[in-house]
Amino acid sequence: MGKRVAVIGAGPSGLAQLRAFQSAQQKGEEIPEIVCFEKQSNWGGLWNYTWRTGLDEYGEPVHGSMYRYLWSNGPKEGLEFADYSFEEHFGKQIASYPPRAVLFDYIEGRVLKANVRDWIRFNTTVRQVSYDESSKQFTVTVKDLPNDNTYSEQFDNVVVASGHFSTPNVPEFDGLDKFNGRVLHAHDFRDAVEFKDKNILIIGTSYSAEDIGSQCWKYGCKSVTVSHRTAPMGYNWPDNWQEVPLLKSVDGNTCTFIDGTEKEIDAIILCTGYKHHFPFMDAELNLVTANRLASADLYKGLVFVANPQLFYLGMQDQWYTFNMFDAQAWYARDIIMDKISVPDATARAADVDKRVAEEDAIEDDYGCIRYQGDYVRELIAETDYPSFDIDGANEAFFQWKKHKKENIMTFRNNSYKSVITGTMAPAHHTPWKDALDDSKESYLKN
Ligand code: FAD
Ligand code: NA7
Repeated sequence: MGKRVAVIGAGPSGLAQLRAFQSAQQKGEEIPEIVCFEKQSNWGGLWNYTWRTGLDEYGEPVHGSMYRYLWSNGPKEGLEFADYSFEEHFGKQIASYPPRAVLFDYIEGRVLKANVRDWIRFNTTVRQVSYDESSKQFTVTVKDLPNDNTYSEQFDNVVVASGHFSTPNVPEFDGLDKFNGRVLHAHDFRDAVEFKDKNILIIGTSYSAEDIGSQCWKYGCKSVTVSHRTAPMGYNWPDNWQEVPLLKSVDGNTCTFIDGTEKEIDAIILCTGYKHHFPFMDAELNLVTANRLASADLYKGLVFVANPQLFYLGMQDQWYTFNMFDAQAWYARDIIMDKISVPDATARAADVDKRVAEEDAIEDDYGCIRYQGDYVRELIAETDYPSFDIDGANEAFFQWKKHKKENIMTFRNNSYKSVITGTMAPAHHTPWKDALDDSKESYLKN
């Protein structure tokens, strides 16, 4: 068909895009030439664990934000690929909250089967993307890092799949420069064992705060203090866990909160979220959005309103993950292959406004889950991505939320039913709090 498509990033979103095109090719359709640029030496995105923090071996910012001992923070039944079940990959049903290495293996299994590794240029970072109105082509400038070689190529479409949980949002607090201990952002957290016997202070109340605090508790920290800006998480925490108002100032090891209370702290972990950051995009192509369900400036949540040859995948705040990236990737593929048409700029902008208003009207987390489930349903209805039971996946998320409320330190011991194969997950052989070995071999033992 003569078109060339650049995919930026080979994490779950970028790999979904490769699999989407490969599945069309498998059905005998003529597909464009796909070139995926990945700055790391392997695929998997955040799931490709690295011990590194700061800069990598080439002086590039380290992408990884994942840590050792990370287990899925939601049930795998909510993210299962509709075209590649856990049972197909592992040859059996597995428990519901797999550790990082198990999910990496699953992600990799589908793309190994699809045989798309050759489409990816590894160790190649995208430096600039610009668009020429007269030729209607993008120029993508990249650096082949090991060979220190910068070059440019032309593309008809660009799919940005570079993730948005890698560039930390780092607030300042009075006196941090006088703190007598380690201050780090969640992006640089790697091993909870470092904080054994320590009194840690966590700022923030979302996933990173909850999970990094729980990790440190599991691996033997002395106490966890969580400081909130808006509201405490309010779970039934263990005895050595305390929720306090926002940090006001720091002096030596003494942390003072806005209600005037004080606490002696050994380490501060800023779990204050991430920024959507695309330093390689020209200004008129750059997505500027908050971390929310209805992303700004994306028609159908994936087509850049100001330039419909440009797509951004996975830019939403996420309840649904892998299967939502798939839904988006199949949709982007069908636009690129002229099977789905895109309306004019006014209609594209109106679509975004409608999504934002609908999200703003949601009352609680259950509503957010339904909203994102409906979004996935809307996209897959228009492509040949295998249909699956969204209501059933929503139900797994609802149960998950209830299990967290019942006991935040045992919710990962529960099991749910696959909406792809209909099989119930087995109970894991060891309760999460006692399972200190997070290796794939250990997890798959039962
Ligand atoms: P990423 O996984 O971030 O992949 C983006 C890829 O783009 C990377 O490989 C990166 O190297 C590459 N890239 C970036 N910039 C460039 C460039 N300039 N040039 C070339 N390549 C580039 N989701 C779940 O479903 N379950 C979980 O339990 C879960 N836990 C999480 C825990 C943490 C700590 C974090 C941060 C996220 C977690 N997530 C979880 C959400 C996560 O966002 C998704 O699972 C998924 O990794 C998103 O995939 P992605 O491909 O959009 O982005
Ligand atoms: P999130 O979900 O974006 O949450 C960020 C948290 O940080 C949230 O509780 C914010 O509080 C808090 N925050 C942000 N800025 C500040 C300041 N200045 N002061 C105090 N608190 C602040 O990020 P996470 O890292 O938890 O999760 C990201 C992904 O990683 C997620 O998808 C998981 O899968 C893993 P607020 O409630 O806005 O007051």
